[in-house]
Amino acid sequence: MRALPRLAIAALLVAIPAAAVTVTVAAHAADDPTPITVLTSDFEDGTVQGWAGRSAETLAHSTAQAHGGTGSLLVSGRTAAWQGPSLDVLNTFEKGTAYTISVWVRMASGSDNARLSVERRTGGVAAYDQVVGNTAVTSGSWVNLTGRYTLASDVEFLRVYVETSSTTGSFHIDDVTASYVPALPIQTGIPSVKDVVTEFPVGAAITGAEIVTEHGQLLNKHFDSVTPGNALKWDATEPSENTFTYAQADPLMAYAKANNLAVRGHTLVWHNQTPAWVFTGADGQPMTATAEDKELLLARLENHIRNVAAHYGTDIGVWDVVNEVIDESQSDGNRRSNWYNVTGLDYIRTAFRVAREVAPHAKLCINDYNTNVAAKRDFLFNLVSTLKAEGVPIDCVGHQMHINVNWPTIAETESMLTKFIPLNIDQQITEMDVSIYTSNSENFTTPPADRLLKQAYVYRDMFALFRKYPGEITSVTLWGLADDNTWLDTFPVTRKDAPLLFDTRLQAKQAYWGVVDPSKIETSPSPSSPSASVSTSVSPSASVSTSVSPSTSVSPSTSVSPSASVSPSTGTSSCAVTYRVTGSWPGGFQGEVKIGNTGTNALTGWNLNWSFTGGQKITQLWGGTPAQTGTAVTVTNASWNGNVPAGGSTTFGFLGSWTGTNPVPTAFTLNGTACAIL
Ligand code: 9MR
Repeated sequence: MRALPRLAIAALLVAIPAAAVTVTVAAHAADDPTPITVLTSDFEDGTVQGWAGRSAETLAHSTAQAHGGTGSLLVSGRTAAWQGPSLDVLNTFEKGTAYTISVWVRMASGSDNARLSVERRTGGVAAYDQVVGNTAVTSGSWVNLTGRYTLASDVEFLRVYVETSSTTGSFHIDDVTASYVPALPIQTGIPSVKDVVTEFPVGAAITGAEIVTEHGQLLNKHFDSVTPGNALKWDATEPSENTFTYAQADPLMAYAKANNLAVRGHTLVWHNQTPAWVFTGADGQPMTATAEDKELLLARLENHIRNVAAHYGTDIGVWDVVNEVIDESQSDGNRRSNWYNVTGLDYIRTAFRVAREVAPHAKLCINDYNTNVAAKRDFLFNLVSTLKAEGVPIDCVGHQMHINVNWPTIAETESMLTKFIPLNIDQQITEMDVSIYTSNSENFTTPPADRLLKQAYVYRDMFALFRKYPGEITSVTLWGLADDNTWLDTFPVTRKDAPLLFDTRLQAKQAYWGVVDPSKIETSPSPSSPSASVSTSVSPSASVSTSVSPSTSVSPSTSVSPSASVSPSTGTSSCAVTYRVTGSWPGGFQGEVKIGNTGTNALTGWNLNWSFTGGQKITQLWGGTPAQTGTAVTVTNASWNGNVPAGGSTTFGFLGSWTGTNPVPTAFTLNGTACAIL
């Protein structure tokens, strides 16, 4: 079974609007704590509860309809579809926090499509982020719009609003909420992917909000390189002819530069996310294969590349010059895109020629998906051979690698790599993710443990394979940072997927260990997901040839023990504990505990005890296993952080509940010995 059946991939031909900072499905990990609600509008008190129109429309409390209780908010007197109720959330939403926003909508009469958005302004310039796209609403029933939103920049104006797509009919809204799940700190005590995989840079595709707070920390810790996921595409950079804007990409580029991350530029030419004006002729009609249209289209292409590639100069070391030009269902293998239909293969020739001229320093790639499929691979190979023989400056082939836990095999993937070796060009893995789904009809609310385990084996085996070809493969990029933001949540159908190395709360998955240290893939349920069950019949999806030995060159850190059952050593003499409350809200808090080994012997396992005298209770803990009886708390090391060398330290974090007061513990013992408190 394929990860992306051809038909489903074909859906990519339909332009999907870029929503750089939002996804529209709930993305909670199995062990998420209860979300914290920061905003509720139930319209049960007879007022409009602070909501206002976006213009001169009328907002009023209404009892004509109610989703819950007896009241709702009615907006009437609209003279444009964009008019609708809006609420100021400037002092409610914090930058970098992912909020889930929910609103119920019902037309007063008739029908339309409603959508939920956020307007933000910085320095007086407005931007509009769609949280939930057009959703059919009628006067016959309430419809829920729920989506996630993360503010990525500093703003002086921030309002949530509801509008419709075409009519100016009156509508009701009710039971609006916004909530978030407190972010977990990233795990700082685990090896960095980039320090373990040293044969080539390892990167992640990112969108706007992934450079702030914990996401930014995760990116910096594990990756050498980034690919802006949407920000450099044509619709983002040249939305109308010869008007170039880098508002989406500039913050990502500045972040990459400041943090020493290499950048893969994606992408200069694609059939998707390209505005309609590009393919509209001087006569206002869709272009066809005439000499005039061809000349105009190639001139537009040249102008686009000259501007975009020049804007970033040497800051972009690799460009996906053309993307997805092969279609193996065509007898000649060439995708019948507007580009091809108007120019034949000349758009590819022009794109590479101009890119080389403007960015002579950059590696220039031809990038595609399903390049492991023999027919597609061979068409791509033939095209690159032909163009290179003509002198077209192609330096590299990009294999996207959107795969799944069952497909493809390692052997197929290896054939993909070896096929291109005779061309003597670089190969890059450009968009790797491993879906947990093997068909479009599957839908898991929580990723099953056996799928996550299979996924870990796939990551293990694929990375082992890539590392066998360090001379050919010059970078590996994952299409996303963590499972809280992946395009697979809405493709090929809307459902929660979990295709990356870190979970929705940025914690390392089995997949991470598959890459970093396969000996630590846990084949039994981990302490943090007690409900998970792993079938003993699960076997690695593919086996790596015996000449691949990931462990010989992998040395994550000498302080990490491969053993999953470390028993505490006796006689620990010296320790120092730092206990910090890193966040607190009514009834809940988040804490972090650092254990320093100030003795002269390495710890080979540990348990730390303290007393929660205020009656606080640990509700979730990462980086260890908690046990609490009344006020007495014991935390035992996780499988991967039991070994702490002399002079070293390890850190774990937790969420807790409290009532009344939340006093800081005043004494800690490590393996039975009292510790200093820092
Ligand atoms: O990750 C991108 C997603 O946000 C867009 O909605 C989507 C559709 O245009 O494009 C995604 O990125 C694609 C990449 O540019 C090319 N290969 C396939 C990727 C996944 O669709």
